[in-house]
Amino acid sequence: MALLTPEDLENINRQLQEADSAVRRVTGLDIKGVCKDFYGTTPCCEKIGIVPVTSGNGIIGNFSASLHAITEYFGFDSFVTDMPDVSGYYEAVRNGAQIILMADDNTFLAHNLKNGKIANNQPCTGIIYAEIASRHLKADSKDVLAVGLGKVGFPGAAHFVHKGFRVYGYDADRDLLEKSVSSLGIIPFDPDNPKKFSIIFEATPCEDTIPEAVLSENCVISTPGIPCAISRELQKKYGIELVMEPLGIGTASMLYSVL
Ligand code: NAI
Ligand code: PYL
Ligand code: MG
Repeated sequence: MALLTPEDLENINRQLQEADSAVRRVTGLDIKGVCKDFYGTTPCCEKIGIVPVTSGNGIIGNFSASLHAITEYFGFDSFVTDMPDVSGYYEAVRNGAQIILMADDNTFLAHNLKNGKIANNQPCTGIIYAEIASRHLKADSKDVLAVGLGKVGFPGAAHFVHKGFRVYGYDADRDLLEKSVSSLGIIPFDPDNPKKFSIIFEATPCEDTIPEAVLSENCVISTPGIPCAISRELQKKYGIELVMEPLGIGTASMLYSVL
């Protein structure tokens, strides 16, 4: 998994506010509103315990603090445990956490101890970014371009398919692209024969993954992928509405899915 850096998470509150404004412009609802509407759940005083995890590459500076800020931003009562790992888990449960948030290098999970529901960040992130893009109020067709069909991108592309969109998919890994084409029925996108889209979903760990030829004026690019898929210059030139944020939207999706 491509790991976040402390720099990605700087000014997380400002990043969340800007993402919320973008989601509102695209969908008419804020992030909370989309999650509530999509999952059909509402928070009810759940207390969240955030457990730092030292295994693998270890603690990411700002990670637990960002989860604390994100959960509070969305109106949850949360705390970060003093101890990491198993001791931290024990501390979280003993201090009344109903939902546990914790991540190692491969898995970031939310586990609701009261109802047993568990969520994984990668599908939850892909699905909510796809859901946001699918609600683009000014979309001019049901065509979507999905770039990057990995652990975040595949569930996102599948979500568009389930919602009845015509999905053009692309991944640099040919085997993965073929697997997505056969299992989801998406149309393989040929970069040498591009067309324009008003909805673009991107989930790769690379920059400049979206060719200029696919951009239409005021299109939406909904992208959890870090770094950003599109240059500032192209964003400005095409008046692109960019939905992009490093941790909070995906975390909100996980939390609403386990309520
Ligand atoms: P992954 O490695 O499973 O999938 C990435 C896919 O992108 C691969 O299939 C790869 O072949 C493809 N790819 C790479 N370069 C490409 C290019 N130039 N054109 C087309 N496809 C290309 O990774 P995963 O877990 O799906 O994560 C994707 C990105 O999303 C990462 O940057 C990760 O850090 C980020 N992420 C962001 C979250 C958020 O909340 N904003 C949450 C989870 C992940
Ligand atoms: C959840 C993010 C989104 C993108 N990449 C994922 C990532 O960086 N995962 C690793 C998270 C490790 C957290 C570390 C800590 O500080 O507790 N174990
Ligand atoms: Mg996110």
